[in-house]
Formats: sequence, structure tokens, C-alpha cells
Amino acid sequence: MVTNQSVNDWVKEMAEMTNPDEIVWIDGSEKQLDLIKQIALETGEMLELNQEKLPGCLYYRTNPKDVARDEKRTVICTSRREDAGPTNNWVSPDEMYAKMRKLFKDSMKGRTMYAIPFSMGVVGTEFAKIGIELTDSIYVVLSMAIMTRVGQEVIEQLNHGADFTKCLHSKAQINEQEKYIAHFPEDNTIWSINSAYGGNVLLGKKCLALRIGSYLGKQEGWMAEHMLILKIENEAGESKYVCGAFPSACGKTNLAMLTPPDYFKKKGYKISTVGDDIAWLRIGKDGRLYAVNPENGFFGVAPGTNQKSNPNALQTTKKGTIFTNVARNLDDNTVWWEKLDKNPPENGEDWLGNPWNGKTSSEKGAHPNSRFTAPAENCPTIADEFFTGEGVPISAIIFGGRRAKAEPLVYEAKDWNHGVFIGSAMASETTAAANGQVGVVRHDPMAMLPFCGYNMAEYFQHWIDMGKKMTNPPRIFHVNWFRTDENDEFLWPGFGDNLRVILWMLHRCKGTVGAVETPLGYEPKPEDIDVEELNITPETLEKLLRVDKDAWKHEIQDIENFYSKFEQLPKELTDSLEELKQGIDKL
Ligand code: GTP
Ligand code: SPV
Ligand code: MN
Repeated sequence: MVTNQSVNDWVKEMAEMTNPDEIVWIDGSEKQLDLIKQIALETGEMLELNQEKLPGCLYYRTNPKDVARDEKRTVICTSRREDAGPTNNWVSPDEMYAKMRKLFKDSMKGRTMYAIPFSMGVVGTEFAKIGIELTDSIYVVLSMAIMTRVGQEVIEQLNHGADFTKCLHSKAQINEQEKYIAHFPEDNTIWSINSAYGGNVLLGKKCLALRIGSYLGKQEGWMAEHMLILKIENEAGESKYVCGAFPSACGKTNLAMLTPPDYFKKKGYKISTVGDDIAWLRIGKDGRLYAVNPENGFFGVAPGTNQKSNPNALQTTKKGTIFTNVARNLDDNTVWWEKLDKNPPENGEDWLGNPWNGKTSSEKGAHPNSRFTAPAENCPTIADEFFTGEGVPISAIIFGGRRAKAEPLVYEAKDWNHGVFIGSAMASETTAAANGQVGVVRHDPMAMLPFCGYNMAEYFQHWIDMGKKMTNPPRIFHVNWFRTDENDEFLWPGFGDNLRVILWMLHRCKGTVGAVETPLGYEPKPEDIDVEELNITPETLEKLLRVDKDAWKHEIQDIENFYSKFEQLPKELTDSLEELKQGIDKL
């Protein structure tokens, strides 16, 4: 029972507005979740999959126009426009509340309002933050129960007076004209309506853990980042941890769960997964940066996931998982997506629910942004540290993008501030993770363009300030697994072989390997990337590492254009840009 008066007052006020038939508090018990699941199966909102092959797994389909994050409908509502900054959509809080109150009026009529108490981070740890999501969607209830820590323990925290983020969601009529994902950082409040797609409705994830989180982090002196967290154990049994910020659908889940090439496995290298999408970072007493994964599950891209590319992710989805917008095999009631295997169903149903023969159809069976929602504890490589919720010390931060040209395989920043510049200047080809055109290069600083809850110039300043507070900051690197040759083929094998690049980074951190200075930063000497048992020619490696003068002249112009959006940028960044320009001119 919730005894916290401010919680009860708020729930009452939201219920008066949305007018549900009843309110059900989620206690997190299996029994209750099972009952709720039965309702979704009876109404057809969700489908049960083959319970022998995929125990506890469900299938869910969204409206065909509601299959990805919607950045145009995502708004930051601060009193002052400049506090949202030039990269966010801004509406004043008064105007947005007024507009949305009308949409939420009676939006839950005839339905149940579920109240989901959840914690981002292990309940009660230093890093953890609490939220309550009110929703009329069973899909949201079951997904939040996978993605976050839900239930009684959180209610106890609330009853002890813990602060919480007020999250309200209604699927309403799924009307794309009236879809809004609105953030009110000054009120610690999130309102989302007329969507049912994960990133727009699982409000603990991008909305709380990144947009509200980044705003709180700025005020409280920590960071909320779109980053994976990876643990690497070497032959000697030493453990190191790295974080990586890549834009949506650019390889975080895959890097976080990577399988070392046999050669490294035999030598005794071991990889574990701490997080695949979000990292919360704090400075420890020893002056190092520590990271936790505030989530409790993975909301991962399905297409491309297979036994070879990411066996750990595949294994993770074998039980207790919700699949969204993938194809179905009607013969055995299982799921399928592009590149899962070479055996698509003949008697299938595509993500739209139409009959689909994967052997003969030229149409895709799964939506390119179809996803799995799977418990982290299913992951064969999940790290012990994930469960303690205590931070792991970060040796390196990796920025990366999906870039066919210009960006080399890897380079290292000269120092923290130069690394912040590299992050601020990042660009990547857009993907199906957000509505809009795919494959267009756009600036996506620190992979946070869609997720920074305040003015991005201040966010850059926050990065620089955090650097000043650390006596032993992580080294910063930039990678690109996606550089292509003249035939548009990837030059680098990627996936498990990315470990080879990470090991170079760890050698740099230790000081056991040299480097070549370029205008971009320090690049590896080709012989320092261990390509043992990898079929790659010295020419290909040279192409991967090449700094192309003409391409970089264009890059610099693009960075200048992007920077011109901001009224005031930290001088450290504009100085680094000037230095880069001079370096490239001299090539
Ligand atoms: P979000 O969940 O949207 O934040 O994405 P993510 O960064 O976790 O991306 P994910 O790991 O799911 O990868 C997205 C796509 O990139 C998948 O189709 C992968 O198969 C592909 N991919 C991942 N790593 C590599 C790589 O090293 N090389 C190549 N060529 N493709 C990769
Ligand atoms: C992303 O788009 O970066 C995701 C999926 O990780 S979502 O949760 O929808 O944002
Ligand atoms: Mn993401």
C-alpha cells in the first residue's frame, strides 16, 4: 500500500483527468503480472508464442505508423526556450500542459490505469532513481517489468519519502497527429500520449534515464549517457571496463555482448556485459569515473541478430521476452527477422500481420526497427557487477558512428577536452530507430542528439567541467566499424573482431603501446592492432586508418555549420576545431 501523500495526490489528480474505470498498483509479483498478461491475450493485444520453444515469450505489434521513436513529436518544456537549446523541440510548460490536458481528458475511459512503481538502478543504491508510470497499456506494464525494477521494494522507498519522476502515458487512440512525448524537467514530469512504441512509452528508458536524467545530472554533478558498458578480462585475469556511445542502431548491444574471436578466447580473454544502452556516471572518491547500467533488460534491435553476429543476444531472447514488429512463423508459432538464419518461414506472417512467404517474397518480414524486450539476467555474458548496482571504474570512453567514408577505424583523443570535442563533432548515418529518412549523415554529439534534456552547449560545458573534477579521467577514443570500400563493402569485419581495436585502446591506457599522431588524434601503428587469424590485408588496414584530406575539409565545414546553431560554445571546443583545421590544411 502506498502511504506517501504526494504520490496519492498525484495519482488521484491524473485519474480525475484520464478517468479510468479502475486503478491497479503493480506489485511486481509474477502472479499479478501473469493475470495481467492473460487479459492482454484474451483481448488480442498480445499473442502468446510457442511455449516450448520460447517459454514466457509474447508477440506484440504496433500501429504501422508507430514503429520508432518520433523525434518531431518529442518536446522539452522548460520555462525559458534557451534552456532547451537549439537541438530540442521546445514548447512552454503552460502551453504544453494545456494542450495535453485536453488530449488526456477521459483518455483512459473504459480502461484500467496501471500504476507502475519502478527504479532505474538497483533499488536503494547511490545511483538509483525512482519513477512511477501511470499507463493504460498492458504492453507497457509487462515491458517495464522487464526493463526496470518494479514493485514492492520501490513502494517502500516511496513510503519513506523518496522523490520520484511523475510519468503519465496513455495510448489513447494512437493518433499520430496528436502524438506527444513531452518532458517537463523543472517538474520532474513526463507525459506521453498516442504512441505505443517502446522508446516513446517505456518512460523509464530514454525519457527518464536520459532526458530527465541528463538534466538532473547537470544539476547534481553526474552524467546520463547513451552508452554501453563492457567488461574485458585479460589473460592475467585483470578486469577493465569501457563505455561506448554510438547512435541508435549503430552497434551498442552488439559490442556490449561481443564474442571474442577464437584466438583471443584460447588466450583466456573474457567479455561480460554490464549495459547495452544507457550509462549513469559518477566521479568516485579516487577521482575516477564510475558507471552503472540503470536498466534491468535489453530493448534490442532484432534484424541482424543471429548465431554468428550476436549469439549472446539471441540466447537472451529465448525466454520471458516480448517481440515487437518481427515476422511470425505460423507453422510453429515462433518468430523470424531478416538475417536470423537462411530459413525464413514459408507459412509466415509479416510485421503488418499479412500472410508472408519468406522464401518467395521480396518484402521484408520484420520491420527494420523491430525489437526484443528481454530480461538482462537471461544474458549468458551478464556481468556480476550488473546485479550489485555499484559503479564500475571506466578506463576508456569510446565514441562511434556509422560512417561509410572519412572516419578512420580508430583514433585516440589527445586529452579529455579534445575527447569532448571529438564527441561534440560526431556524426552518423540515420537509422530506422527514429521516424524519418534512413542513411543521411547528421551530427549526433555523444549519440545524445535525441536524448539531451537541456541546452546542448551547456551539456558540452558539463562534460568539460566533469573532466576538471577527475584526477584520473578515462581516455577517449573514436571508432568507426562501418567504413566501406569502392564497392560499398565494409572494410572491417566488425562484431567480435572489434575486440582487436578495444585491446589496442587498453594498451594505450596502460601505456604499453605507441601511436602515430594525426590531425584527428593518435592512431595505431598498423602492426599494433592484433590481426592474428584475421584475413585482412595490410592495404585494407591502411585504408581503414587513412585520414583523407578532402573528406576532412568537408567534415570541418559540417562541424562549423553544426556549431553555428549554438550561441555560445565552450572555448575548448572551438580551439580544438581550429587546431583540427590547421592540421588538415598541413596534410
Ligand atoms: P539502439 O538500441 O537503437 O540504441 O542500438 P544499438 O547501438 O544497441 O545497435 P545494435 O547493436 O542493435 O546494432 C544495430 C545494427 O548494427 C544491427 O543490425 C547490427 O547487426 C549492426 N552492427 C552492430 N555492430 C556491427 C559491426 O561491428 N559491424 C557491422 N557491419 N554492423 C554492425
Ligand atoms: C534507440 O533508439 O536508441 C533505442 C530504442 O535504444 S528506444 O528505446 O526506442 O529509444
Ligand atoms: Mn538506444
